[in-house]
Amino acid sequence: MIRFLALSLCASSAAAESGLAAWLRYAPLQGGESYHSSLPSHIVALNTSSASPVYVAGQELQQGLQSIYGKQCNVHHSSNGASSSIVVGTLDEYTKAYGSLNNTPDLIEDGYWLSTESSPVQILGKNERGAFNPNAPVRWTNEWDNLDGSIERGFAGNSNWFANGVIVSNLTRTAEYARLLASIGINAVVVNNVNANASLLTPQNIEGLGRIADVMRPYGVQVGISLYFSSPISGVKGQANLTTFDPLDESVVTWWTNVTSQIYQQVPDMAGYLVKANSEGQPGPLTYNRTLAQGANLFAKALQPHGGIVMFRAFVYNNLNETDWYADRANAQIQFFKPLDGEFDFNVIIQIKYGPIDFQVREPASPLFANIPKSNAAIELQVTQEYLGQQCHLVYLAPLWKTILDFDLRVDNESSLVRDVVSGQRFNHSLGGYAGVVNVGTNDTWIGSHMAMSNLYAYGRLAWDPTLDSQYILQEWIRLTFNADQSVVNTMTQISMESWPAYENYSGNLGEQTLTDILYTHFGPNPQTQDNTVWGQWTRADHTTIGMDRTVSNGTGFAGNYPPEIAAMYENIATTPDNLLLWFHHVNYTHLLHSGETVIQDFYDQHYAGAATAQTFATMWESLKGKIDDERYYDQLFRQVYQAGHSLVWRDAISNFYHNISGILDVANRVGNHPYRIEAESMQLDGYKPYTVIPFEAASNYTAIVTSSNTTTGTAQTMITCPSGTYDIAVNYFDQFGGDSHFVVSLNNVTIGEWTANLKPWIGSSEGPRVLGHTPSIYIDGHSATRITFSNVTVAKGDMLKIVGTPNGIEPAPLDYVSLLPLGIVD
Ligand code: GCW
Repeated sequence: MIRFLALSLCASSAAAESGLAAWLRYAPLQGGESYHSSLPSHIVALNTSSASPVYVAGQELQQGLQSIYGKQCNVHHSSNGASSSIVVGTLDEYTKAYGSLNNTPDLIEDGYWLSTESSPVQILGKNERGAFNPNAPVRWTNEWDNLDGSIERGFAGNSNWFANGVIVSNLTRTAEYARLLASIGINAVVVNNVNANASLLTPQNIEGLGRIADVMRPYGVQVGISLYFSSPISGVKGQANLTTFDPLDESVVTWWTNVTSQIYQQVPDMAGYLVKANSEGQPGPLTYNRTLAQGANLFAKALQPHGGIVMFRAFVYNNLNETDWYADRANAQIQFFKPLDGEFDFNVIIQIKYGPIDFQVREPASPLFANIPKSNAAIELQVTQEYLGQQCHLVYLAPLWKTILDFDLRVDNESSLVRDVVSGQRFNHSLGGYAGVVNVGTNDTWIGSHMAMSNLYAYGRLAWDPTLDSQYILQEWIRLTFNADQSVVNTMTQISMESWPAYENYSGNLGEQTLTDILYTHFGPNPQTQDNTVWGQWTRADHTTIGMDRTVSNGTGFAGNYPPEIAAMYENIATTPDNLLLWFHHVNYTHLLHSGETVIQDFYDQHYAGAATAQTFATMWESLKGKIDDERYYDQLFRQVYQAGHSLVWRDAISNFYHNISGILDVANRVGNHPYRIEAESMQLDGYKPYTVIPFEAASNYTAIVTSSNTTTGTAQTMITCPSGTYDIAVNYFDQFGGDSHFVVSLNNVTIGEWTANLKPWIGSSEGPRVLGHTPSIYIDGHSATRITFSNVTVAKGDMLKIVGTPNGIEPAPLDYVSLLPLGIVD
């Protein structure tokens, strides 16, 4: 019901904003008084108690009308006979108070009815959480919060609900989060990491879960938890300790039955359990030669008396041997789960990541959606941008998600959209839905940047109605979160809608996955980490060829996991779309795409195009000065400038890597050819020495410079040989975690700029917002590589350009190159 208000407001700009209110700002509408006479004067909230979502909806209506329109309304809790009212309540309560309605809407669980034409205005729910009928019953977030307060793949500070192994006493932010989630139709939050910890189940923590549930309940948002499969042998304080966690062992069944009852005593409406078993080191039933279904059903049975459900993750795979041409991690889910279809209890939902690997910048839809028709299914989306720039690159994700949700798997040659599979509609299940990995932290922006919140908003909206258009959702969010000024809406729309294609273009196109460092931070470029590992995210790139052969005829057979029509499309190189070519086929770098370009040239072209687009985001953002509040304007500008610089790091790293391995020249002669750059190692060095960067492609000319020691200053200088004129001077340097080096750039000893390399990450702090939240790197590499630009500098031929670097901590003031860019040129 909070959605109703959210949608009815259009904000004005001006006031400074931290981001905490997200899209529920209820910003005053200019001329709001002129609407007073047409607005209701009373609010009737037909709640059963003050902990009821209906009560909260009444309060929100009051607050919203006051804040947006300046109209003060009283809230009554029974029919007061006044005609000028808004009534909010369940359909049942409404009927009791006002008599039955003529055209009673046919509402399903969580559905609502909104009539502004009636008097009184009606907002009526099937249950106390109601809003228009949702597409799927399960609309959860997953939060990867650890009990120590850290958050796995969280980029916005520490946990709002855990610290030092226990649940914190102040749950104010938890309530605020529930309010946001309620407004976009989310109905449960799994509060702890899927890489779970048995000590969540101590009596003290179970009591804490009760407190979390209490603060979220008034918003209609339930609590769920992730379980550690071997908890019965983990010595959980306050629980019996067993010698086995075999899911078929009676003592284990009893153990989980008891723990589940204890939890329901504290959280009578607990949503259910989320389980990651036999995956990435997590224990599971396979230890005892039991199936994953037997493991899932252990929890399902414990939950059945209480009405809870088990979200059982399909993200299960083993380490693989890359020398085996036929090995393929993408096949794992099918191998594990397809044979078990029909063996899961009715209250188990198989939670399937959108693609067969792991939240990459582009993947085909997981074929598992087509292969377990007898099981309930949910799609797992990642709101936190683990592989997509970690909230330091703007990437609006709804268009990516839509490629999957709208994909037609053609099961039995009939329409089988992924969204219809997970809603339960396609295979006639009453359970199914959505899990979104969000990872909000203590930062005021919730997930690490203001603009990234469009992804949380879009996640909720799509889980409610996956047929909505990405741009439509985005613009709704912009108007609520910023304002309705047409130029604000247009500019933010353009940046956001171009952001995923741009990111894909500079981080790994043609279905090559995000070519990040999969062994370390998952942030910056490092393509070679994909191969020569047991993790199976292989690209199989060598000197002449690239791509995973996933065909049935000659490869891993993965394409054959799809129903025939789709399998045939992907099996055949001629019918595989270019954007998934290297996902399905192993080809020569000179293979011609449908576009007519060679694979390698397309790689170069798209990486250049993507980075070029990212440059425009910062410029476009600058046009918003004065049109939105300064606080958010400057914070996002800082991020767009960072993204512009880091997109060049990506572009160069990927282009250099494939140029190096293939030996094939860029026909446009850009790769490895940088006429505006002065390599730091070619400058005159004093107290600085050359440093060979690993991976090589993360530095221009493979080389950076570092100070001779970590306590002595270094100087790099060179005489300018380019024509006199006005230039933008860009300096590429490395900002490692563990030190804040200082740099001064001067021309003829006149300082043109200085800065400290302290784009600090969030490690255990809640520092101010102008901080990059990505996982930090202690190395000189593609994660720490960054750029600063000084614009419009007057330079004369013969000037002495000097950079003085002062190291700090482990950081030896590392420098890569300086670009002297004639205005309008970026390199
Ligand atoms: O993508 C990987 C992440 C892990 C995560 C795992 C999963 C919670 O890198 O951090 O673990 O997926 O989804 O289980």
